[in-house]
Amino acid sequence: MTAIRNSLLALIVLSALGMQSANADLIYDEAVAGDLSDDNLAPSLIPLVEGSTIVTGSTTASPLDRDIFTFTVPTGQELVAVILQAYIAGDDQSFFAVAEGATIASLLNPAALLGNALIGATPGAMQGDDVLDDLGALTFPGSTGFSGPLGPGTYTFWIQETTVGIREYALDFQTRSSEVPLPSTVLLLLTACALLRRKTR
Ligand SMILES: [Ca+2]
Ligand SMILES: [Ca+2]
Repeated sequence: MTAIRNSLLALIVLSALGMQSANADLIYDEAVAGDLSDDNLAPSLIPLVEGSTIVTGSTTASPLDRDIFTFTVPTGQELVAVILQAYIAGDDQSFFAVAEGATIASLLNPAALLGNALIGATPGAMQGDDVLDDLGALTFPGSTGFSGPLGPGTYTFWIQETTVGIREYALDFQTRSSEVPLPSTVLLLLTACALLRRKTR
C-alpha cells in the first residue's frame, strides 16, 4: 500500500510541476544574450515555452541591425498571440514579418513571407496590442497571409527598423495547448487524491 501511496503522491507532484511549467515565462533579452541574428539564413534559435516567451531587444537602420529569430511550435500547441509588450519609438513604427521554416529564403521577395506588418504606430498594432493578426492581414501584398493562431511548425520572425533612430521592443509570443485542456489535468489530480484517500483508510 505504501508503494501505491508513493506512486500517487509522485503523480500529484509531477502533475503540479507540469502545470507550473506550463505557466512559466521565458525571456530572451538581447542585453543579456546578445544581439539577435542579422542573417535570414542563420536566425537565432529561441527556445519556446508554453505560455509566454518574451523577446526583447532593439533594432536600427543605421548601422543596420535587423533581428531575425526562429522557434518551433511543438505538436499539440499553437501560437495564439504576439503582444507588442513594449515599443519605444516615439510616433514611428517598425517592419515585422514571419516566414514558415527555419530561415527566410529572401529579404527582398514578399513571397518568401507568411505574413508582414508595420507595428508600433497604427491602431490595433501599438504597444499593448496583439500584432499576430496584423502579420496575417499583410501590410504589403505578395506574402501568403493567414488568420487565427499559427499551428505546430517552425517559424522565423524578422523585426527591423527602416528609418532613423533606435527602436526598443518587447514581443510576447503566447502559446497554449491545443490538445490537453486544463480540466483534464484537474480531473486527474482529483482522481488521484480520491484514490489516495481510499487506499489510506
Ligand atoms: Ca538587435
Ligand atoms: Ca541583429
